[in-house]
Amino acid sequence: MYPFRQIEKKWQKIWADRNYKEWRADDNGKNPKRYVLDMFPYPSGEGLHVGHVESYTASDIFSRYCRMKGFNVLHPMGWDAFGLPAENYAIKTKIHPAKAVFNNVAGFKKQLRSLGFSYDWSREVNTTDPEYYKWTQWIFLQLFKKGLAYESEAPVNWCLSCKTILANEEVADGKCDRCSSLVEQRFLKQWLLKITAYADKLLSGFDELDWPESVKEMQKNWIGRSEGAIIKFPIANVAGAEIEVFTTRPDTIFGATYMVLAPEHELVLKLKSQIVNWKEVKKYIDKVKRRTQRERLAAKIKTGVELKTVKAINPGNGKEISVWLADYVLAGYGTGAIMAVPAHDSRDYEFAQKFNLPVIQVIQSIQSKEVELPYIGNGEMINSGRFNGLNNLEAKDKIVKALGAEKKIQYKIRDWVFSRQRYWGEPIPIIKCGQCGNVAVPEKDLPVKLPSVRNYQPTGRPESPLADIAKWVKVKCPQCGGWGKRETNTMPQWAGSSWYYLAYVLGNKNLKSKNKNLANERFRKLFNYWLAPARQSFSGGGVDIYIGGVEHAVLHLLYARFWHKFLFDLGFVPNQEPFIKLVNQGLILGPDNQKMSKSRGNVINPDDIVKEFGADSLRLYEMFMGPLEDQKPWDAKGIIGLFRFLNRVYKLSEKLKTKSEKQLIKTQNLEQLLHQTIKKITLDIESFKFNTAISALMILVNELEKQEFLLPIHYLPLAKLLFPFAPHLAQELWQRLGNKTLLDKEQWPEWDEKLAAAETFELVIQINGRVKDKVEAGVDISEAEAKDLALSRPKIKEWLGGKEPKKIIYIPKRLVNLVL
Ligand code: ANZ
Ligand code: ZN
Repeated sequence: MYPFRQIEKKWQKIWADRNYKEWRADDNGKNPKRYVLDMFPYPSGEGLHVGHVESYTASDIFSRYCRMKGFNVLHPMGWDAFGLPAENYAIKTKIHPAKAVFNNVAGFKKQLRSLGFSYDWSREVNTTDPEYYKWTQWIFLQLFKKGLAYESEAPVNWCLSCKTILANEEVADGKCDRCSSLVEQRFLKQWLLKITAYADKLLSGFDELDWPESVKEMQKNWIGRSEGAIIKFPIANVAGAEIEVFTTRPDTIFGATYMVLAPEHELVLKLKSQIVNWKEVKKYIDKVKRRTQRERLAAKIKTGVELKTVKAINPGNGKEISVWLADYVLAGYGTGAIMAVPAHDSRDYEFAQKFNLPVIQVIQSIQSKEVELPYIGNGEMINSGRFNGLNNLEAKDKIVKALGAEKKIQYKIRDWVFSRQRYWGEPIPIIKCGQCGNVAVPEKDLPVKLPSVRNYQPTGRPESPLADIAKWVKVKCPQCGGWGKRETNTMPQWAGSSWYYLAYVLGNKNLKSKNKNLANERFRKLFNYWLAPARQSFSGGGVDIYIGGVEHAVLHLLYARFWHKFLFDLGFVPNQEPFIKLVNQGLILGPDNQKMSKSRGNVINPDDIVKEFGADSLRLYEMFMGPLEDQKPWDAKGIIGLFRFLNRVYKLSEKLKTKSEKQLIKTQNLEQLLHQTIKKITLDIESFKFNTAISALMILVNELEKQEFLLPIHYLPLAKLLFPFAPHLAQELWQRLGNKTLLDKEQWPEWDEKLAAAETFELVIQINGRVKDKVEAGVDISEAEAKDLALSRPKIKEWLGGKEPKKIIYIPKRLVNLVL
């Protein structure tokens, strides 16, 4: 067993003693840069899990490699410490969130260091630090000044357990993303950020992003852009009353055989006197209220009720059609009402089947006249009066025009609900004045510090505990000087992470400076440098590589893009997108192939593995498990395998001898393999294929082990190639080879294209015409080299027993025959 404990401790101490200088990104802007970013963790009490280790190892490999390639690497780390997870943890443990965060950060930091990650600790940020959230508040104020942060009363998600509003992005299947409790719809006044104003910009930016398609797709669906029209249907028996619908298919209007309103639609109450079955209708409305949006959307069985005696007139053909309430139509989308076309929409079709409503086909497929309904495709218009015979796509515009309807682009995304009724967040820097309304806290007064309090439990009212601190709440209005009140809601946990990658670029000295504005020369220079495109294939610039979990697809990653685009529009940042390349690491499952969870008891604690096998083994193992993006189960045998491998690497140093140049000839194959390995590992690291890079290392080590002795020229590159993956051991071997330098400052080995590309063949070695040995040789091996190679083989030496062959026959690319 190699002394990994001693080795790892030794190098971690040396790195720390040098104050991590070797990883410090420098702001001089002379060298080409690479910005390699991890999603910063929320420092939970549970500490680091193997998933963190997975993505952080990947980014560490890449960072170390880039430094050796001569890049100026920015590889920072920090703490996303505000918000519900931290606060819920504090409430559970009865430790004040500030204290809990402090403790947990210390624990996390220790763990990260024990894994040998090469962060530039001088740029460490913590979102709960007033010097940090001063800027979060500052960005909020810019949004406020541009009318993109506003207060409004609207239906919101209220988590019954967290006792706070949640953003739509934080609700999954009608449940709170954080605590899994039920979420209720409530009508409350709150702050919103107008992300909808950026819907088109958020959609158009995708083209230049090197992101997983699935994440782009998720964001696109979340933004949900639809092109359609608003069409008005008059109500037959009520003069002036009409139902407006949003439809993406005006071409199907002749097939609209009934209409549906969302049960919450305001028309319902207005039509009350017309509705003969009001009692039944009311009952249905009450029933629907108890279901969440998601439940309604997911419901397999369609429910509904007819508004009896209310009739609408189809403006396409003048026919009277019935009007229904059904919960498959949502109040919050479009106009909250639809024209139902059962022949061409599957939800309408199902509903029509259930309630026996007429189905009229108005489009037929060009290929075959007989199609099963509902028919979703395009084709030729039928049963549509003067539009018959047209292609339905052409008919769309013609029908919109003929009806005098209005074209409309509709988005699914809603404005970002931005206030939380909780203690542990950035105070929203607004003062409420009876005279002036909502007034921005003057920038010179930032940060609005979160007061330290003993009682941070949620109030249960739609107000944060800050509302109970009278002294803090009461404040002079900066505009009129009268008494006003501070806004007591706090920001959501996503605020601090929406710009943290910019904070790293500025660095702590700049963040803490008196500066209260992002627009200044020094900041601009830093942004221009660190966000510039580093590779030719990237056009826009930004963080070069961002690694993290896919769970952030529509939360953090969407919010950060929104803020970045906003800051770009104000001229603070030079580029339009924050993260150019995104890599999602795959989930690591428990040994039982199930998601790791405490209740299943299948959680692997990285600390235990480090203790037993060392950090290098853990790093190597997690990278060797499979492709980075894949989901893969933990395998206890696997970690042992990698541990053994590192032991073998360590043992190789015993074979090291200083030999003369002459003997190089005999290791021709090794030369080739070495160069092929350098090439393979380099290209693999560039494309984030760490598992195959490690395989290549293993092949090289296998070959080195077969050698009787090793030359430094073989062993030195091995140390360098191993370094990004297993930095402690590699650095140790490097030192034992007589080097005093840190590998971080060394150059990544180059390969000789000729050697690397050289194909090999199997050289057969015969004695007196009988095959005695075989060995891989390069196709361009010379006759002399081939003969020397044959003679140097241990087996052959044994056969020869010291005798000189009389004759040596060489057949190129085939064999060497030694005639005795
Ligand atoms: C008539 C029609 C005919 C429709 C047809 C579709 C197919 P996307 O693409 O998602 O935007 N719709 C409109 N508002 C709705 C609401 N509040 N709740 C539920 N459904 C609603 O979908 C737009 C289509 O979804 C609209 O076009 C409307 O149905 C329905 F063959 O109108 B369509
Ligand atoms: Zn005022």
